[in-house]
Amino acid sequence: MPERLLIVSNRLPITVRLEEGSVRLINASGGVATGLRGCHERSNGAWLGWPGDLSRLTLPQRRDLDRRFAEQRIVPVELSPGEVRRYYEGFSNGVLWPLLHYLLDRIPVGQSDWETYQQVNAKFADAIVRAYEPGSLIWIHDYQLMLVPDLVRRQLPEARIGFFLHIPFPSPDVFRILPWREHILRGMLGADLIGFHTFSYQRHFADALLHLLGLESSVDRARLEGREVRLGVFPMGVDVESFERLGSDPGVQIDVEAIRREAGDRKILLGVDRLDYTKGILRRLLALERLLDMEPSLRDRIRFIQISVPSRTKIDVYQGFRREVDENVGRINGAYGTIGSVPIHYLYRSVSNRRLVALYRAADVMVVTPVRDGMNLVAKEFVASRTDGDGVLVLSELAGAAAELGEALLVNPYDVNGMAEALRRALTMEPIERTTRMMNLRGRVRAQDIHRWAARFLEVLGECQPAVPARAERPSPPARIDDLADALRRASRLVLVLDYAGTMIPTPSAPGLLAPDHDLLTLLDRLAARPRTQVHLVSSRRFELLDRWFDGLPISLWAEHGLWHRAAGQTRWERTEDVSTEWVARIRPMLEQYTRSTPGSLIEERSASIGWHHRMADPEYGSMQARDLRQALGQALGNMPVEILEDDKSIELRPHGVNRARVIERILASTPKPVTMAAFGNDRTDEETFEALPEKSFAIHIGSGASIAPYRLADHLAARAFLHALVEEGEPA
Ligand code: ADQ
Repeated sequence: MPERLLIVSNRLPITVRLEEGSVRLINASGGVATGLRGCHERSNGAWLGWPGDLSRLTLPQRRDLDRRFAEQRIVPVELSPGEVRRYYEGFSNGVLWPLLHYLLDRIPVGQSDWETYQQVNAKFADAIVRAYEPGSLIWIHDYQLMLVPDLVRRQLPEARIGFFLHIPFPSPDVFRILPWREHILRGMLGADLIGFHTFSYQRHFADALLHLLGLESSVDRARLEGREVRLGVFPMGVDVESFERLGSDPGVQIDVEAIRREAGDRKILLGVDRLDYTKGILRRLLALERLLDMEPSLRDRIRFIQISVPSRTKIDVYQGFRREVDENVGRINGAYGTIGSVPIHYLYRSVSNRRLVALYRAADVMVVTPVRDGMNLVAKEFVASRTDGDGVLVLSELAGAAAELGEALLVNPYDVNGMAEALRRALTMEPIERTTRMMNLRGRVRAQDIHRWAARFLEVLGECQPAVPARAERPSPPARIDDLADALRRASRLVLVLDYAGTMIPTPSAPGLLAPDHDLLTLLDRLAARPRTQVHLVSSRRFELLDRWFDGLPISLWAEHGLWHRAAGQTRWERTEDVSTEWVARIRPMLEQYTRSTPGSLIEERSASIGWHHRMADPEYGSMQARDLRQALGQALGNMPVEILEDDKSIELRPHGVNRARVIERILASTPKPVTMAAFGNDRTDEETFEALPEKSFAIHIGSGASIAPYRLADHLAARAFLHALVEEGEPA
């Protein structure tokens, strides 16, 4: 691993303990911690994260800890108790966690810790920027830090940043509920590579980009502001070797036998989870109850061991959930227990890795039934531990792991009867079927272990090009824009040709929705008052609209791509071409039909042209309908004198002979020479303008799309700022 790697996770992979007055660092044993520890040790980088509460440490203890952190290249990001409460418990675990797991009714009403989430994400980003050296790879983990990629990108434009989401990315219909959805998406898009456990999460994310940001992406990459963001599926695995080693360890074997002896001739079913409402523990218990109810022969013949690690115990929802689990365990044991035994052995605690593997080995059936789970490593740990090739895995189809572990008995965790039936099947499965299934499962789990997961993510991240926008899509550098400003200032006669929508104002959601604001009217007025300067505003809108909007301004107006013209200082509009409009009536019914079948789309009719817009329609359906319509129009128009103009949100039909090149010809014909022309535009029809400009003119493209213009400004605000400067700085001395 050549690169220096900065790993960033909410929690550090260690726990700080005080024992007899001295500080101890204990390695955490969770999946991410084990998986990345090797990368961290080999890479000479740093691991950044929250170290937990350090407020009890004395000054000497703190110094000792800092020294050890430095030795292990750990960078603590310290959080105040209020930050932990609002960023971690409040927003991350109170809002994002249930939302991304589709459990909307677990989100507290009216509470929002969004501000603190932003602040703490900024704190992490600043710590990364301080630890960064050119060439470092940055790998940010999980839903607590979704804004960090973009916050780092702003400070380190050329850094290579990876982000991995450990939990599901839900369907955009669910994700859209979040009031800060755009911020979160943009936060993640700061990365060069965004990784998910499954293809379905990746697809949901790409759908969210389209539906919530209007950003189109191909299967595995999105483009924005000239950057490319790769999306990828990296199913996380477990440390197979260590589970296999423990699985075959003679000491562990002694524990296994003890657990079995204790169960007598009962079959053992096992559940192991953090005590979290996503893990499906309640319905799992109900399925067991249903099984005991429908199969009296199984009563006192099975033992269900459920180990639940205390988790997020300060959050109300988790406290309530714990009570519910306790009550159900009590109720079922009360109903089906005997003097000598109860069906559910419930332990509310964490167990050591050795003990965990002993349980995995002792189990006849492993029951993993989350109602949603990003991946679920318990299922894979169970399989990795079973070097004996036996044991049945019952697995929820809503866990990411189900995408890989098809030989498990897959269940719908909401279907209690179905789960009871699957448990019965697992308990009575023939040995040959059990071992065949387990053999295949083992092959899969071994092929995708945790080290390979980390290595693959880093390999793809390493291949990402440093995030420099492609040349053609980058705004012109300041020096070139300064040259342009100089040239325009020196012009003895300057003609400015300004497109309206998308160039002087943002692109409106439907044509004609955005009237000019005060700043724009003032700007145009001042430009027109500039000595030896003409201002032409060109639009595809109807002249009546332009007339109302720009009433009294001494600028020249061109409506409907130049079919109508009002000269500066005049009030009368003139039609510049004599074109036929007879075809419009023939085409209109077809557009009306598509409008009826495409909610949100609309027809814009002008004096000699007609257009169909779908910016407000569902983006996918709108594009699909537009493709169909485009084809149908091609056939219907035959050889009529009509041109079809298409952009990503509209189809416009325009009579031959009307176009923006003609506007330039007309302006030139009526302007004494020499003249310097500068045209500003953002879309395909503006390319007609650019192509028609005489030599020594200037074409300025607004935005990031393709264009022949040699100059670029980022958006309408940059265009206005440029023109404001032109008025303010006047002419060169
Ligand atoms: P978690 O929700 O924590 O992780 P999971 O993947 O099952 O869920 O990992 C839990 C870990 O805790 C396992 O390594 C397991 O051995 C351990 N564990 C569980 N119960 C235990 C107990 N009683 N005692 C000791 N250890 C116990 C999140 C996502 C998952 C995703 C992982 C990794 O929610 O979907 O798989 O991150 O990306």
